[in-house]
Amino acid sequence: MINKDIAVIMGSESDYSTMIYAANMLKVLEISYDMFIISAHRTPDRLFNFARSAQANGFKVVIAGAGGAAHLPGMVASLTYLPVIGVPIQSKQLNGLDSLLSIVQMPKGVPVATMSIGESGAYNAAIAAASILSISDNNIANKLKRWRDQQTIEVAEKPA
Ligand code: RP5
Repeated sequence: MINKDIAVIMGSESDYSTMIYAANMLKVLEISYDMFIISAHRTPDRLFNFARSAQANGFKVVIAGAGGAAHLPGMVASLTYLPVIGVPIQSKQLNGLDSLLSIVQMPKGVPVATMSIGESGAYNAAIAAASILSISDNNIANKLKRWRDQQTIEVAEKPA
């Protein structure tokens, strides 16, 4: 198996349309990733197997998207020492506030780095993961710097 740097996981197939923003950003930054559907409540054994072996399988960061009573990121964080970045999915019922509060309000001792709700959060999760990898990977650090510099250049001084 070829090791991938990032695991992008989600609680349901229905989260894919959000989490694809993380995957696309990782592609832009040329960072390897794999994607899995892992539900904390529907596939708990899959969650344990994934989280307990994630580091041994070569992953360096986990990006975890979940909605509603979004316990996936926190449960994964409890089972691995890898950094876990949580993405609150924009739920239909409460517009993602439920997801955000579920993910961000981790009690002390087991952190989840929590992004904003929805596609911005997924997009930023990939950038945050790149920042973490940049600490020990000059190649990724250079790509991230180039991308950030380009983003800055593209901001017009005046509205068109
Ligand atoms: C969570 O429940 C998932 O992360 C998803 O956001 C939400 C709804 O899941 P589905 O009912 O659409 O499968 O576990």
